[in-house]
Amino acid sequence: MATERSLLLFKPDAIQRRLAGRILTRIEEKGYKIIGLKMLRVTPELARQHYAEHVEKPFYPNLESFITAAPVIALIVEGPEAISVMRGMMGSTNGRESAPGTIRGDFGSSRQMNLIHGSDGPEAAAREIDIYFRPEEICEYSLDLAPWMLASDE
Ligand code: D4T
Repeated sequence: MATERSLLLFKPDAIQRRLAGRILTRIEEKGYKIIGLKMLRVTPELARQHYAEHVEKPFYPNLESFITAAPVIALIVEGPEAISVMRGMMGSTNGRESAPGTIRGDFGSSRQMNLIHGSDGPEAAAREIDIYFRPEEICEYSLDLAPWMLASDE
């Protein structure tokens, strides 16, 4: 079992709908550790960097307009298999198809305005953490409850 870091964004719709606290609560209640957190406005340049794989796709101009339209909150979450666990908690891309119990399934019905981004693999996580955070903005600490969250042989 690997301890991983994932880069999450609470997208502009989550901020405008004032859902950031509820989404953050889910992550904390699951037992994952926040080791970086900031609010920022994504610029068009940053959007192109983040969504490099989508820049040429027909939906990209609308995606850029959306992601730059209001502030986002960027977080680094650390914990056991954090990348796949966060993706599971987020649900599938389209809120209309996301399972109940997931963030997108419970709070949204849009494919574009899907509230949250999470890294989709270790390489993406490393790249995205580097895009949004300087090393000195990452806070490393241990959680005193950690021995009660995971068995030592897991
Ligand atoms: P992100 O990257 O934001 O966590 O979302 P996903 O990993 O779940 O989905 P994705 O990379 O396929 O898409 C990135 C982003 O683009 C929006 N989108 C996607 C859109 O507006 N129209 C589309 O047709 C698609 C496929 C939604 C998420």
